[in-house]
Amino acid sequence: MGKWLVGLFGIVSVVTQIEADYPDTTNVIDFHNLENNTPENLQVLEQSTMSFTKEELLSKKIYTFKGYPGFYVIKDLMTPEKQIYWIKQALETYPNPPNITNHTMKNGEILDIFKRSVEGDESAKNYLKKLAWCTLGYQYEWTTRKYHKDKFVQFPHDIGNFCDLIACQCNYGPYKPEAAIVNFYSKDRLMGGHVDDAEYEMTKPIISLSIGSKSIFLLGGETRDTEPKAIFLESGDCMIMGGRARYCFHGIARILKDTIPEYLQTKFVDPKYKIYAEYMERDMMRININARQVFVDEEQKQDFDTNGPVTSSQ
Ligand SMILES: *[C@@H]1O[C@H](CO)[C@@H](O)[C@H](O)[C@H]1NC(C)=O
Ligand SMILES: *[C@@H]1O[C@H](CO)[C@@H](O)[C@H](O)[C@H]1NC(C)=O
Ligand SMILES: O=C(O)CCC(=O)C(=O)O
Repeated sequence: MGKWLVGLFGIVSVVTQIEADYPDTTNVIDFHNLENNTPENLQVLEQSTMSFTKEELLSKKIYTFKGYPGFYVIKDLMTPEKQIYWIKQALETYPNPPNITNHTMKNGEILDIFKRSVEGDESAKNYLKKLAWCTLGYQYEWTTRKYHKDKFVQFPHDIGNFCDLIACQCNYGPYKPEAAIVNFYSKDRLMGGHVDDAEYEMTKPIISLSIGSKSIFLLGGETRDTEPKAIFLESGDCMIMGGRARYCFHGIARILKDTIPEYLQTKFVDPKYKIYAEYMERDMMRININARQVFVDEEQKQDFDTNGPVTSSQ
């Protein structure tokens, strides 16, 4: 129980194809259904006393985990409309050049993978099936685990504003998201344990949005020796990985079957969104958008833009 997934630690990509590795869900922390938790997990999970004032966050329940200060999950933060909006962006806009996807290195720039796939283009269909990630803002290079100097693309305002709002409400503001990774998970495309440490600014959290299938997220410690905690993340949830948790190993161990919410299913969505629902359902998809602030301040950012990767942070 709770063992780390094997494979992939940042060699080509941290997204890999592995079998579901978390068959027994008895010990998974479930903040959506408190009655499903073991007594031990209920000891760990507490509702945060943090007060959210902005209207959108007012009624949301925020959870925090003993032993992981700075780590929060906000249940059902995104409305169904927002989730559909971001699925649409993640499929139609974000993977377009100059943004980099997992296909770029091998196959060059590919335009409109989703649109052409829906139109029936076989090669686009194949690329869509294997679309595993794309990067936004400062483009992260998985091979060197560094950010590119010359490949900056303006960070999307929609994600930027949303994340800044969340960060400010968690006392992490002001927050300037400068890079994001969009991950496309499927039943057999998960993510092994890793630490995100390519950012110069490590005191600001990673803000991560979950859309689609329910998943099992593993949160470990600062070394691989710590037994990770398993947590369900569902569609609409937001995870804020700050404080000590910013330095902790984490990964996605499993995507659960038949867990796409009704409002994202082909049977129930507005017909104009059916193409997105079909994509999500076909492979039990889960889309994750996770944003980071890369630089400590404007001066460091400008230095990076001029001279490239800074060797020692600060
Ligand atoms: C990403 O794209 C590459 C190149 O097209 C492909 O070989 C690979 O299977 C895709 N998926 C992952 C998880 O890297
Ligand atoms: C690429 O990513 C940026 C964010 O880096 C986003 O604003 C933009 O819509 C994406 N697509 C294109 C074609 O630039
Ligand atoms: O999919 C998730 O919720 C986590 C993503 C993640 O760990 C990452 O991209 O660093």
